[in-house]
Amino acid sequence: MSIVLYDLAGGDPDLRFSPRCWRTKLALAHKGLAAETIPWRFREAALLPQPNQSRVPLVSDGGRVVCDSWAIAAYPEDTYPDRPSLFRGEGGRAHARFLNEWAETVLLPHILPMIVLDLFNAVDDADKPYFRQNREARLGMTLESAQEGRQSRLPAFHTMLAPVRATLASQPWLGGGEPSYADHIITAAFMWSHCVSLFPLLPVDGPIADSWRRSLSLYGGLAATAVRA
Ligand SMILES: N[C@@H](CCC(=O)N[C@@H](CS)C(=O)NCC(=O)O)C(=O)O
Repeated sequence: MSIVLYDLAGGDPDLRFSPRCWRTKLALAHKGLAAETIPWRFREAALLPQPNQSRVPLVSDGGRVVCDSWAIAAYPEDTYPDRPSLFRGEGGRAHARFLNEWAETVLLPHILPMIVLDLFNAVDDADKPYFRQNREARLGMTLESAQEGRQSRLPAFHTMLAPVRATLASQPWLGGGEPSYADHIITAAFMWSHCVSLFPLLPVDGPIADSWRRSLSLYGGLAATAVRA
């Protein structure tokens, strides 16, 4: 029985844009584990298996339910140790945890206001009132105001990516010679934007752009073939 993943979907059920769900999809593909994905909308907390956090990603593997993207990455790593490793040891796991926290506290919060109106346009119509109210409360302004003038924020955003750029200038992946979960965290953050927005968030050239292109083609082009709004 394959793993079941509850995956945030937009108005188009095939539009899957959640950065945390992308971490999970890339992690499962890295482990060579097939997953059936179930489209899930913001208002559908009651449809998630128990126990849950009213959020996705959530995976069910033979009835065992795991939620939270970090716990989900650790789950196949520890349950299927004979398959390709996401962390390559405890040191790699610890470094990936740092990347995970950086993505949660710095990277994703900087991306959100630059694509939040595009996200609003992509979510299911029935989710729009919740999304607008919740995200406007989080951002402290309207979605329109948050996204306005985003072009002028790009230089500072690219400066913030300097440690990622410098690392990828000296090795092909954050994981070293091969991709690791740390790479999937970064790719997943950019998939958020890639799936819903035409805004050119990524640097057009350089090590991050090169790594992004390589990431798109991993696992049979999993990310490259994602539906875009
Ligand atoms: N710490 C959790 C956070 C999960 C999370 O916030 N997921 C978002 C989608 S990316 C969600 O389900 N949001 C529901 C909402 O905003 O109501 C994880 O890493 O999985």
